[in-house]
Amino acid sequence: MNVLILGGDGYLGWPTAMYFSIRGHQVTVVDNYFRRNACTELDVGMLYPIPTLTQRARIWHELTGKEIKVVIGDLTDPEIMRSLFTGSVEYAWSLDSSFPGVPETVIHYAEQPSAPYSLINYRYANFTLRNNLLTTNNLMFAVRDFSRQTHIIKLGTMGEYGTPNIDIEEGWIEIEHKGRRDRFLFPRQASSLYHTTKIMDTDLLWFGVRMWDLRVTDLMQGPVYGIETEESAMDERLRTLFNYDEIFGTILNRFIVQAVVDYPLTVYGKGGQTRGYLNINDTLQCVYLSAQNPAGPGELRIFNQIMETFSANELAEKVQRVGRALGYNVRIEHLPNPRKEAEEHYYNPTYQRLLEIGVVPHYLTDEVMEGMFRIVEKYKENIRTDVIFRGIHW
Ligand code: USQ
Repeated sequence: MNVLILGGDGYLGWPTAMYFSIRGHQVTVVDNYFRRNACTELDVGMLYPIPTLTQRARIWHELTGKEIKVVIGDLTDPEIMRSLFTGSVEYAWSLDSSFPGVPETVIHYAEQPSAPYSLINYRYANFTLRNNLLTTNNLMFAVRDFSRQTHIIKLGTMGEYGTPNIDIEEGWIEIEHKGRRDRFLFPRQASSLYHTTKIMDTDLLWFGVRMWDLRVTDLMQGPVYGIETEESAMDERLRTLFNYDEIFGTILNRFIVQAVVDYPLTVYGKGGQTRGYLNINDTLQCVYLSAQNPAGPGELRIFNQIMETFSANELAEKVQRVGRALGYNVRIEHLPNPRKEAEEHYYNPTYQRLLEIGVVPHYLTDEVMEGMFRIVEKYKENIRTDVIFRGIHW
């Protein structure tokens, strides 16, 4: 398979690139270093330094003999997006600069992924809207104009559904109204501007599916945790980037770092906020199996990409228990919630369809958490407590 990964330098993009590459697929990654640059601009440290994307591709080639082609560019520029389909693309690194042809699969991670970032102020809100919507629109038109058979796998988010007082279906809902029935996208109600852009992305691609018979899979993913994947375990220079700050760090990754430096776990508000979670290794499986079992022409296929649900309190208690067993004095603190969200609510999402195509879940066991503690401990000296909580208010 010829696979194009947009956002190939990110937390999920780089591990995905290695996962496809080692399984024999032709991989091209594209990134504009948004995440690294934003971390520098906002002065939020990562747990450890990571090589540039071109250095990573070189290291990968030295270790495995495989080629991951690298393009450095901003995909809000339609010409850069289109060059990935026409062959006029310029590679920042590749073994030979031959064009592998139009991609059969595009995995779209090239978005500003942080809810707090999108609400720092109006400029960050604008950036998030512009980046996420233009990139998605440029992708949709490139596929429409050059390669309608290409399967688009777009990362959506469970946060698009919000926390409704009814069960959450996988993407669609049948509604009976005044004696007639029809099938609609499940109601969406985001609780950040970032999540709102993901709803808008879905709407854009749903339009493309209806108009031009595009093939789209939308993966409604919950917050991801974890560091190591099978491929990064080969060499620590291949590890994915890891954020633990308030802006780019997700809850469980943050809690483990906090536990290691004796910083009270930052539960926001009452801590009853319940979400669906998954291990980074399951993101890779889900994306891979989706690519191998593509959506048909004119199909918007939606999978809820979570493996189990926890409240913030439950996660804090788990980290406290495992941390204490490892000798850490883990404390939990309830901070006034900087976000506007329900802190006690009904939450019952359906998540069956990825299991049906063969995903085998990695659950959040004590061993998994201990593995994360062991890696974080190695970089304890790098951890900056000043970036853990600044209080970006909604
Ligand atoms: N939370 C805390 N304490 C913290 C951090 C978070 O209590 O220190 C709470 C939040 O208030 C929220 C929940 O934990 O209720 C999850 O927060 P998060 O920061 O881990 O995740 P979120 O902002 O929802 O966003 C993350 C990713 C995003 C992805 C989303 C999936 O950054 O890219 O789309 O998870 S979902 O949450 O299902 O929408």
